[in-house]
Amino acid sequence: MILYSYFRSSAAYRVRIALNIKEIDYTIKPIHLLTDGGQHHLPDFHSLNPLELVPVLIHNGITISQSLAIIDYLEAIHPSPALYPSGLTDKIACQELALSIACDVHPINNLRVANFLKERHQLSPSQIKDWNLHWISIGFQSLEERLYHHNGSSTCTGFCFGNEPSVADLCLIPQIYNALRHDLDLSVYPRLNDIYQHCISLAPFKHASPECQADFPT
Ligand SMILES: N[C@@H](CCC(=O)N[C@@H](CS)C(=O)NCC(=O)O)C(=O)O
Repeated sequence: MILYSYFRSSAAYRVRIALNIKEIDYTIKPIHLLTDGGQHHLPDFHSLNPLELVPVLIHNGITISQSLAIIDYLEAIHPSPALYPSGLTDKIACQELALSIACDVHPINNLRVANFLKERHQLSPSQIKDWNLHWISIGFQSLEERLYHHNGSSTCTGFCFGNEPSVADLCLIPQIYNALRHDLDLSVYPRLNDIYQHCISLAPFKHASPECQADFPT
């Protein structure tokens, strides 16, 4: 199993956590999003994913892009431990939260969006930071409310839903990591903060973190 990954990519980070939780052996092929004008734009990588985004997984002759499709593939070939809660209500809430991050929050903070704002519209680094924090804050406020709504005032288990990590946590933790790079004050979102502190203490999350990747700059 080969994972094309970039240490800081939050979409690749989601998949790395899934692989670690399921204890699947994999080899990382690093794709640097900044050097060589972005290695994801080179022809070899383009032929794997014409959208020129990481991650891409290759297994048994199958090439898959889209982190959530990759995670569903892993779930199908390696169902245990499951990455979705078992009850229908929790499962749908988990998908809802994961999709909120993957479809509504993450894409507008992507590198190519920042590059476009900088190159086409001459936004400064501080304006781009403001853009990112604006959309992340709106997203995080909704996630915080969604989690209180779903779980009530019960004590936080350290995960979004139930007592085990789910796809919701796989999307949330990398998104928070990304937000902290933009100096977001996470204490404003106590439930998200509790989940983050708990998850990053666990080995599958820790080993998937950008700092633990071979391509992390030394
Ligand atoms: N929806 C995709 C998003 C993939 C994605 O946006 N990857 C980012 C890194 S997190 C990327 O390759 N960005 C390169 C760019 O924006 O130029 C997924 O979930 O896999």
